[in-house]
Amino acid sequence: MTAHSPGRPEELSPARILGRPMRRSEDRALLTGAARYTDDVPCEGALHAVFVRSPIAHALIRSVDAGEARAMPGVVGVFVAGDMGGLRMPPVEDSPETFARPLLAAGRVRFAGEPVAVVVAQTRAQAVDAADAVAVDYEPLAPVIDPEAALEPDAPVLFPAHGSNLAIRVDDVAEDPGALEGAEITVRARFVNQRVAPVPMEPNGALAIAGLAPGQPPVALWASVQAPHDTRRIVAQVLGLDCAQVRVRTAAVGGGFGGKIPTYPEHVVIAWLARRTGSAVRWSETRSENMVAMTHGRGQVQHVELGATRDGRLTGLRVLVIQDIGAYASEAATLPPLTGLMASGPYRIPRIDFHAVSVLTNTTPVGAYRGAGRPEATWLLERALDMLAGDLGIDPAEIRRRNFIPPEAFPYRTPTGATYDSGDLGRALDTALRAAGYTELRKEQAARIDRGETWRLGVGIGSYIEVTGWGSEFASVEADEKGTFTVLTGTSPQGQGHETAWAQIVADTLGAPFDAVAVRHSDTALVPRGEGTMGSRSLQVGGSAVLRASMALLAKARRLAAHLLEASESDVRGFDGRIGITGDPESSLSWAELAAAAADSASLPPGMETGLRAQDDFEMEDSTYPSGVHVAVVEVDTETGKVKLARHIAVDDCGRRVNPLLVEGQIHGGIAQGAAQALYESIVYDELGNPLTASLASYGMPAAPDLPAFVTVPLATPTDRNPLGAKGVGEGGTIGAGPAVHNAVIDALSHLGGRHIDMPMSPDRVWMAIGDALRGVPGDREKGEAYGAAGPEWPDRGHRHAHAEAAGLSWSPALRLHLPSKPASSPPTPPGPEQTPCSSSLSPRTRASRWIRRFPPCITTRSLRPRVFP
Ligand code: MCN
Repeated sequence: MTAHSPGRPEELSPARILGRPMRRSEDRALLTGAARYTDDVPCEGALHAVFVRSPIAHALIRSVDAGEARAMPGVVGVFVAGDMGGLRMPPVEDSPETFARPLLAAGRVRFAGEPVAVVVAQTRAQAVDAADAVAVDYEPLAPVIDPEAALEPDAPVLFPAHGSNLAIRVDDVAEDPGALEGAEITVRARFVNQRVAPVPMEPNGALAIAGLAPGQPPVALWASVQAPHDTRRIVAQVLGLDCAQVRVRTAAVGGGFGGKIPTYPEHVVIAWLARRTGSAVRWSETRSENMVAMTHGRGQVQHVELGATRDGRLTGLRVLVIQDIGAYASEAATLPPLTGLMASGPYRIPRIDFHAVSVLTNTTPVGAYRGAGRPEATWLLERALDMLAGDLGIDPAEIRRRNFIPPEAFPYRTPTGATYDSGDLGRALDTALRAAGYTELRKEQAARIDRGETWRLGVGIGSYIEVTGWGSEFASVEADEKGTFTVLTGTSPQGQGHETAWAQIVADTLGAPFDAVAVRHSDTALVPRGEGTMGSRSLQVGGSAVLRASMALLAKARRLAAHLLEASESDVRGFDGRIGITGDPESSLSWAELAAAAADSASLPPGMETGLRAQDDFEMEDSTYPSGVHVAVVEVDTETGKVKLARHIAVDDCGRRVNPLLVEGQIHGGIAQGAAQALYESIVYDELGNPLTASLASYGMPAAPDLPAFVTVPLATPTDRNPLGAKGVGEGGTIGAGPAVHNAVIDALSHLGGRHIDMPMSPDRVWMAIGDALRGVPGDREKGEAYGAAGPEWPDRGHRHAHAEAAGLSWSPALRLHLPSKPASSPPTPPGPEQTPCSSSLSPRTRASRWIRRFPPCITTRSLRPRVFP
């Protein structure tokens, strides 16, 4: 993929390295195969662990027979939950204690892929063979896979002690029962933001080394994670150790995309095994395991109502999100609040009513995936806005322009509690439309329709504002006698290029050569604290800490130089890589000379500590809000439903760009992931909870030839929320791209009457939608269900609102909430002229009894495994 950057608005001084498109210093090792991933970390004599995973989604574990496995060659042990004394993972923030996940399934399995036992052997092959010989007797239970069905009163319950599958409710983001009052037109829709898998190039893995010698920590763990200090905390807590007794490191991490934020039970099990066996133990996930064991992303059903005046000004928004969190409350607990926070998007929406419920299902736990809650917010708004534009006959670009928060209104407080720092969406839109050639595209679109061409053109716009940066981050910078600099950072990259960017910050601040700066990270024994890399936070929080530590180091160097040169500190400056009297090279010292002097306490001014080192903890007082506009151009073959993403233009505002090359790389990767969700990717289960997409042969991940070259155009509005003036960029590409591509496909079919197609917009779905449209099948426009809304992975679903109504979440006539223990305070709104009441035709289901009859009373893994993990 190639990026073309038509404009470069940022002024670059030739002397400055900050802001330059420096090539990534990380890449040589990565591209030549020299980089070492977790599985490459040498450790002679390490044992190999392989997990025995449940092949069924919901069952009681009657017994585990490991006799045969234990007797097999090379097997050191087979362990089940009981051997671990009931150890459990700490419950994720905001989730009830009841849901705390056992390290290995205890008594009950709740998703296909859940680890039930672990085998340790001398070689991996021996462990794989022995794992196959472990016979687990399951008593199958009825599973529930669909989050709306899980809310039905008679749905199978995953945690009987809790009593229902409703795990977490979010009612406090923005509560305004009258949000739609005064709307002259209301668009109503139900969107499915489907489950997707993060699919990092390197799957999960760990290597634990028991510290047997004096002075070693009891556990040293290598793990492929995004937040090693958090992993240290959790491993220590579960194993009853002090944090200081656990060292966590990462090798090169081959991508994470949110899926490596959690510390998994498997990580803790490997650490436990190392202590139990007194040996090093290694674990490496296969791709099929990764597809069922690593958290999935998204998984929201969104019920949306958007109110407006007849001239297209937004008046109110009401949203209910049903978040599928899978079998255990994982990071998904944080997703709906983020969707709620960003529900206003880049628009002035005076009134917002947002509610969410997080629901347990017998599926892989859901967690953060690139954007984590924010793409979901953008998607629902951008789809509803296009529907509104279609209903009102207003151009999609124009309706956005009418509703954008104007630049002079920043800082802007949304009804959902966010305070946006800055942005210029109108400029971003104009820039994107110009780069796309919007007027020409519309002409070409009309001409193709006139000529009756089968390949129709679609143009989609995705405007977004998102939230990045939170918490605090540690950094230190030290100069040594060789004239080189070592940076320690609490961020923990998985491919983002921090070593390059952090070196640029240090080199720029200290006037040092870029190559003289080494950046070290992701080792809890080396770096005292760190919150890791996620949420596009690293540059603005970690990079700011590096900047401030560098500035503190420069101040120390100036003071020391002034002392050694017997000069006034105010006359001493950094220049040409030296510190001294400006313009007098004779009266200056190199960094190496200063570091040598700093090692000797006799050379120091009073009160100065030895060593030429400084550190900082930078804390964000408020987040930053990157924004942008993407324009996607697609071609849709009306005869086959095939969609080609022909062009994609991205205008992303991430404030000041420290390294434009890194930024473009992030945007490219982000666009690919957003487009992939719109067009190709979906995790699919059958009704019994068997994962049908557990390999890359069945999961529709696109490759480079499926995507066009991307056009990226920089735009920057300032932020004063960190000293770099930077906002995050790691997720913006995904957030802008997905809805733009989605809107483009539906735009291509709108002249046929197409109104909405749920994702992924695979050829069969698009083809069915075209067929419905051409046959004039009437769709229910009010529910957004016209043409293709029912997807192949949800066969025979019936009317969706009924599920929620059965659980006490009522939608009729408008999206009104009657949550069980918190009745809505406002009286029901009578249907307006533009509103049609939802019918609820579905009677409560009796799936549970139907499904359970399909099982023999007792089955073993041996009979089922080939079906689940081919
Ligand atoms: N950058 C910059 N100027 C800015 C903003 C960022 O030069 N104004 C640079 C930074 O120096 C950094 C990169 O862009 O090198 C991304 O910075 P930032 O936006 O701070 O994001 P993080 O480093 O915190 O990365 C997290 C983000 C997330 S949340 C996901 S998911 C994601 C992503 O990064 N996962 C990735 N990008 C990924 N890239 C790779 N290769 N692999 C993943 O797993």
